[in-house]
Amino acid sequence: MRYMITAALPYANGPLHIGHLAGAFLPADIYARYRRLVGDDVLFVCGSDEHGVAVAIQARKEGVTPRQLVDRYHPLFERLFREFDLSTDIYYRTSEALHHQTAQEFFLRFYETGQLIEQTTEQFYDPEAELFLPDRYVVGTCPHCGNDRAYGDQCEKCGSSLTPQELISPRSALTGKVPELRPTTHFFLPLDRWQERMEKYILEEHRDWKPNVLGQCRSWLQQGLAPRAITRDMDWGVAVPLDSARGKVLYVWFDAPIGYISASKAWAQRRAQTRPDASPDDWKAYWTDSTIVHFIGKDNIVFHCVVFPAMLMGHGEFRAPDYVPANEFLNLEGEKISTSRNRAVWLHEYLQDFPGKSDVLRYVLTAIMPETKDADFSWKDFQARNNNELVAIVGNFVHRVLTLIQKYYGGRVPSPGVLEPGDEKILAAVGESARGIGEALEKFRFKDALAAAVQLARDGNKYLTENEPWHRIKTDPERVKTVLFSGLQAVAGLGVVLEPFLPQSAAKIRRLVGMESVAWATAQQTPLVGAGTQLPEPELLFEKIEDAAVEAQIAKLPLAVGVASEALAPAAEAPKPDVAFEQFALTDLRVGRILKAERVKGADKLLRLEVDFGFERRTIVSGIAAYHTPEELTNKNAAFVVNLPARKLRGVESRGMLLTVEGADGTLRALWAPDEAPPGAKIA
Ligand code: B3M
Ligand code: ZN
Repeated sequence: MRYMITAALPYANGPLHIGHLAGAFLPADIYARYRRLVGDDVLFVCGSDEHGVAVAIQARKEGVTPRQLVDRYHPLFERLFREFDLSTDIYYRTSEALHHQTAQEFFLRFYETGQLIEQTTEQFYDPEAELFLPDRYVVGTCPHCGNDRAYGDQCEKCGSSLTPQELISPRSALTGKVPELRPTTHFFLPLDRWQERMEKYILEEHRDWKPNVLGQCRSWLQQGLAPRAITRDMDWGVAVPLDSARGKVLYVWFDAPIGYISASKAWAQRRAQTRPDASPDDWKAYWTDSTIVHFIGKDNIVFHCVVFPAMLMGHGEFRAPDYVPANEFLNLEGEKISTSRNRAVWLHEYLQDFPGKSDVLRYVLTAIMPETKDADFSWKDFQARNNNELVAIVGNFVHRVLTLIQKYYGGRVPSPGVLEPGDEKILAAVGESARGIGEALEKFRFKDALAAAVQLARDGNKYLTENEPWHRIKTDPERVKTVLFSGLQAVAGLGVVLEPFLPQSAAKIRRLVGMESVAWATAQQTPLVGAGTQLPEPELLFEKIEDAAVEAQIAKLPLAVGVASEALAPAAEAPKPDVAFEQFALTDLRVGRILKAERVKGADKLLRLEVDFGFERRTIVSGIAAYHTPEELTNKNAAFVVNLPARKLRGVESRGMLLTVEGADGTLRALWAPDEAPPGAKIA
């Protein structure tokens, strides 16, 4: 069978983290490796998604050009793919000329066959940044709940979806300026015309998709598909190939999935240069006569299940995706991963801190993969899985068998005697493990597949414990030969069945048992390693991870805040309208010395402060408990408003207000006042 396998193309606007790995790269790699091992013909591609407004805006923030930004990240991504053994046949990038050409051909095919519509609409334009603002970059007041930090696509407070035009007093998130509505003309993919076709494609032909994927598709189809703009007013991206559309580029979600095809073309071209039997057209079979599988995260579902299939069908020369096994999200220590708050486990940092341990992260992320619901990565769990599973189960089994063979037979594999039922069972366990993995992977159940691989090591440990070769060597040495021969077959089996998940460790096992073949069928044959084979000196596969190592990682994470705003942090908000100076002067601001701080029972957001203002002591309740511990506040000077009417919060009367400073992500910190200021000192 032929397989076209893709992993979502990461945006080249920031470093990669564990969410990328667990969400798309790792399942794609495991699946591709498994398919190759069973003998399928696989083309596995990924690459950097280098276009789009997310790249342009990040570049703007850093004061570099988009080109400079992607040139920085692309080689890093490419290196990480190698270091984590992600076995793509090519790691591509969408800024390549071949991709631009491929995407433009797609557009023209649609344009020329009357499958696009042109529409003029009014869009917000930021005159200072000189660009049309994407919906997310218009902020303003929500018409439904009054939240003055709603985004042009959604209000995070009340959850309503919005259009930028609905916002009250809209501002540009880039410059804080009031944006202007300007007319602009764009090409739209009239997805409404595709409604029936997509209902058939998804709801009838692909009822076997994962429930989380089908669920999202159903809701899109129920809302009714609407035309989608596929062009943008920008200068970074694939130029719209029409003279009438100067200054416009293809929307990044139009060009990015085509990147899978461009990558396939580039793979074929490169291969044809070095192999006489290869042709630059070899990519075509993978996109016409194959099983196409896209590995993605849940936020990409609509583009891969509705928009891209429509593009492939509308083009006419491609097959639509067969499977889109999207994963849900991975959280970190109970909170959302947040790029803007640097709250993530970055892949390059992981490798610096845990050199040579790419397999360990692969293992843990597969064991907790967010297949059907969001999952949580925690460092304690990482440590526990390494120590209790990789070291204590897999490594221990392999090491015991290999060291005993070394010790008793100088590393030469002994010949077995007559097999007992227990021996037959452990020999059969290899094939069973391989079958279990295959069955699970067919259904994209990665956690189950990994468990079936580890089961072989568990079975092996049980077998050793039952047979106690270390005791029997004195009483029944012939029997020990059979036991260690059989145990070694299970070790060799691990060298095959672990290959999709832990490629480095599996290769090491194969080297330690002197086995060359890694074909999946090997796991079904016995013996995998013949009697008389001379084995090298045993080596450890895994090592314990100490408390200090994971504690250092936990300490690196910024403080959790409960509300994770994964917003592309907008620039500072525009100021409020002017007030008369006299009006401002009515507010009495003072330095207060916080004598005591304690939590308010039943209110996890509130702290009750005893504050000395010189003229009197007051109780002030502040909603700052998520951001400061009582200890951090005690015996500190901070800024307060002292002439606000008293109010009761959770039954505690509060007279005044602690001033706070808000971070880009909505976190609050007390506004400290100098330590030497006397309590009650005026602030003006
Ligand atoms: N770059 C979005 C993302 O990184 C996007 C995926 C493209 S796949 C064609 O989540
Ligand atoms: Zn709202």
